[in-house]
Amino acid sequence: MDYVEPEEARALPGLRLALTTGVPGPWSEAAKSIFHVKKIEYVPVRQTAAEANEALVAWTGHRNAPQALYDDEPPRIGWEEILMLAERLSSEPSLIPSEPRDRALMFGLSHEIASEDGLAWNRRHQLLSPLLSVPDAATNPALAGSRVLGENYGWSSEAAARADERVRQVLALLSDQLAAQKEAGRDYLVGDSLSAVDVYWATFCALIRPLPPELNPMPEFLRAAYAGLSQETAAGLDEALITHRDFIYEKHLELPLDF
Ligand SMILES: N[C@@H](CCC(=O)N[C@@H](CS)C(=O)NCC(=O)O)C(=O)O
Repeated sequence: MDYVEPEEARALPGLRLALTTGVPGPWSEAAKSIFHVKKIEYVPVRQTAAEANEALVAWTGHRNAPQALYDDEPPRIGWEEILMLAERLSSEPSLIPSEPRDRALMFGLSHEIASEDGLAWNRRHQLLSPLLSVPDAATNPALAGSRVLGENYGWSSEAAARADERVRQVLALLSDQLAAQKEAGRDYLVGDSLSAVDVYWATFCALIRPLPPELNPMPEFLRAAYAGLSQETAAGLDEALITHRDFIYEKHLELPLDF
């Protein structure tokens, strides 16, 4: 991926997407995938995880990723704001079911995957735990980046203590939903066709079972961390969810990953 620096990107018209570089950040991978499915072109803009990203902040007021910047409109930084922008820019294919109950279910399940206190939020707590639990966590210079993430995303030993249960709850919810859909002869998590929740599941599944190295050339230490589930969660993981991830990537998304 050829990233443009924020200083240069801010002068450009159209859609620019600030993305975490060098790692498959699930929120960034999801945003890229939503625009890919709709064949909407964008300029990828560099964001570096856990750093100050001063030029980006000077431009948009936000430090993290993803961020969608369209012409002179306000920055869109939440997954649902980014999805709504994508729907406006191209309604084909729509990733939001038209039937109201399916639509509510799609947004609710996506929230459980991608929003605050959802699956990925709690997996991030778990990834940070071994780093932020060491005795000199508050002062060790090698942990500066982990402290930035911990402070930005609400890590605490209390939050970390309940993270595994939340991870299992959301995985069970998705597993039940997929099984009910299969029972009804349907191939997607909601309704009869691809919706945004399939894209969020496929991309956020990186924090449960990352795609193999040939499809996902991420640093090995990070792959091990992303894949490091508790024994209880690993034992209960529904393999049908992984098969669904593979189906969505093969049929609808871009491989290998490029970050
Ligand atoms: N508000 C975002 C979530 C963004 C988010 O959590 N970004 C993280 C992904 S780990 C990030 O940028 N981390 C690196 C950093 O904070 O520098 C959304 O709803 O899409």
